[in-house]
Amino acid sequence: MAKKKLNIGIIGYGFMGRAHSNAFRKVNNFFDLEYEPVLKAACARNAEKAQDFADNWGWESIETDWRTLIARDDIDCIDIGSPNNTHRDIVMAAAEAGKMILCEKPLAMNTGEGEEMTAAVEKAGVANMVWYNYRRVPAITLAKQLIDEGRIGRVFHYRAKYLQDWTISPELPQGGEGLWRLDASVAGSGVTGDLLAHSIDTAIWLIGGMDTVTAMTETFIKEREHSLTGKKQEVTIDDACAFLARFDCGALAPFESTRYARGRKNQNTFEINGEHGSIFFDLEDPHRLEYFDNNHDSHVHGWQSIHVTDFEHPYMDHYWVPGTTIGYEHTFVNAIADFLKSLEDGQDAMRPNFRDGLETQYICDAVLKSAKTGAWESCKA
Ligand code: SOE
Repeated sequence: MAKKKLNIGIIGYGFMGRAHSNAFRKVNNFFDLEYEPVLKAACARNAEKAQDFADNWGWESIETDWRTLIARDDIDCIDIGSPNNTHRDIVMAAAEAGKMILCEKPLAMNTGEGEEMTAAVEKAGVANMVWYNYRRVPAITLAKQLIDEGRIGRVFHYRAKYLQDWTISPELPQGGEGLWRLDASVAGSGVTGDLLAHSIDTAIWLIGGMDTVTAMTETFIKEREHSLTGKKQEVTIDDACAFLARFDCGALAPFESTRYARGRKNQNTFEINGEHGSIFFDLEDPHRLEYFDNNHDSHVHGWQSIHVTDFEHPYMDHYWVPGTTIGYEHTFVNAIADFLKSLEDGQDAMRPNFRDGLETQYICDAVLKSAKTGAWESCKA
């Protein structure tokens, strides 16, 4: 059957521009869907870079002004992969123009922006999604399934870590291409919005909302040269953040994130301890879900290491044969497959949407506020 075309206009050609482009290209090879993304136009301020990117990934045309892209009648869906400080204005204009919107995480620079953006897409009634891709790691989706099946019962504890080490050198500049994550005026915050936002999104998806937090942050390197101005400037992002949380379900949780954990490139872990069992996941071993089931007879108690590659595991029936694995890039393929499916089944099925992204934003802002006040802060609107 002929597919319904969904014309995409992408903004941004960096790491996420590449991850999204790959997903748009591959999704119909692996998933049987009514809709097919068409790589219509790629937008970046620098025409040469936009053209190179378009040529490499198969985008049909380029634009150098996102407003022109949004104004095009042949674009159905705006995909935002540009830095965080651009999200709000693009979303407001795209919603006004009635376009569907896919937005990279974190949704916004702060809660105020996030509220405006969420209200705009809801008022316009346009389909929307935030690319919290780790929900689509099959092992994490399996964790969600085990929890929803009631296998671990009441949750007492949740503990999460997100560790990297790429900013340890004081010689690393802040700002500019590839380094805007170090510039608070572009990123909004440091590890809280960039890394803990992932951990928070995963956690609230798995065990429900967060009630209160108390946090501490640190900026280890106080000044860095700005790669655009060439001047030494104060570093105002959080290099590291640790916080304690109470969930609505009563669970207690420590969360920790840093870009100063030597040897850790992108370690994203969580452990959940429930009444009947426990679950552990580590992105450095992404195909495994560790599961302890207390219902087993005590003489065979032990942690099971589930190799999440069987046809009955989430998403895996779309790929290869049992025992073979998929990669980081497939989390984006899975995300866009879910988005396209939601256009067939009803938008409500699509999560995380902007409202979910806003919930994470409230928590990030509460964490950053608590790091300043030293008090417990509410995670609610
Ligand atoms: C930062 O290094 C980063 O690229 C994040 O921005 C991504 O969201 C994360 O998935 C990997 O690390």
